[in-house]
Amino acid sequence: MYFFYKAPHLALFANNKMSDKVSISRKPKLINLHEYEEYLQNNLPKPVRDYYHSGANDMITLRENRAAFPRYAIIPRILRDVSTVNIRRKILGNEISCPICIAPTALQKMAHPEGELATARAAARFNTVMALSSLSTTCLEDTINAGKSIPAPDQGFYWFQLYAYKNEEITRDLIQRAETSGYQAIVLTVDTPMLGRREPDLRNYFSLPSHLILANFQKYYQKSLENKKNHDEETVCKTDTNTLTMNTRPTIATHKTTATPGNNSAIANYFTLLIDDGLTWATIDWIKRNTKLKVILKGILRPDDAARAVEHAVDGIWISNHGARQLDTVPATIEMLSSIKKVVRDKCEIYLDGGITRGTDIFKAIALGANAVFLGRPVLWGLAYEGEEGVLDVLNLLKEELVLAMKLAGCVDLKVR
Ligand code: LAC
Repeated sequence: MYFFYKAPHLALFANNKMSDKVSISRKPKLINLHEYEEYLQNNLPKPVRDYYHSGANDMITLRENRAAFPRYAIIPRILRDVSTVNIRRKILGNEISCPICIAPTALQKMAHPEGELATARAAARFNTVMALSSLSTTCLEDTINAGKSIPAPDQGFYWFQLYAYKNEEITRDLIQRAETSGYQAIVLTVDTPMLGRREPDLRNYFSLPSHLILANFQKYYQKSLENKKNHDEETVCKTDTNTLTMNTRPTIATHKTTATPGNNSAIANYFTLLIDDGLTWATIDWIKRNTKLKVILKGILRPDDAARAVEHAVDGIWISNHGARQLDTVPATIEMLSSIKKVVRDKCEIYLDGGITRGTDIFKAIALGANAVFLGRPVLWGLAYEGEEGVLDVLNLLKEELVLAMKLAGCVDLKVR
């Protein structure tokens, strides 16, 4: 029997005695990640799909992130008894089902009404790490609680991606809340002193849809509403905290009134106004002093920066070019992995994101020295397709592809020999 599983009247029906005779219908699983991507491209509103898809400028690095993987060939070994393969991994001391984790992506409720809640539950069911964006549309407390509500033995591990704000109190507050609510690591993004130039967002006057908020800043949003009673819109939107939510009427007003050619993305304006462009290595020491959590630097592309990060005793180096959304024409992440691994060796863990669409891509990243890979856009594709189930399907699909790649390559575990 085929029915839409979210229809409330049928949920009642599913609870009665006939429930074991009816199967809850699901959308068909798609064959590969390209099909999930295509679904998002065909089904979300243009400003949303453009925001998720865009890379910076001419999107050279966006294409390169993907194009670089096939340039590495796998040379298989034969006759290796691949009847059992082991893909479990320990990441920051926690065992996960395989080295496929969830990267932070902002504004997930634009892809699906359950947004980050769905992703957090899928992370637990897949037994992996989810890194939550500072710019989430669900607050960090609700997100981790959703993940923790999934019964054992499923278990997710949650990291918090941090943007450092010009206003240090906001940064400190985010770190504190992440710590109190059970996150295990702070992932500091270090490649975004300003937002990269994403031309489709500029064309679309991209701003957060008005029914959504940047949920981690709700308290500031409320404050802004109180202030709004006493000020006209323009005054309100000029204060720091009031612009923390991109969707408040005042912010949209600012966005429109300040729009000039090349300055008409609300999120780009948000970064210019609020995010600290003065970070240095001293910031890393400051963060380490201000948290008991593990600290990971996301956005490293150079071996010398990786060496410096090791000197500052970080727990993880995340090789990333921010999904090719920041500085165009930087190299594909996979191209930098070997040289970074050479300097880091086993002094801390190494993660990589960018351009992964196949199990063979993951196999190559692990072979070249990554402890795990993180998926950004593919998670959004799954989320757009079918919420929590869609995210889980995307993760499982890549896991199956990884196992297949290993077996065909004559490889039974993920140890680099
Ligand atoms: C982006 C930021 C918000 O890439 O991470 O859009």
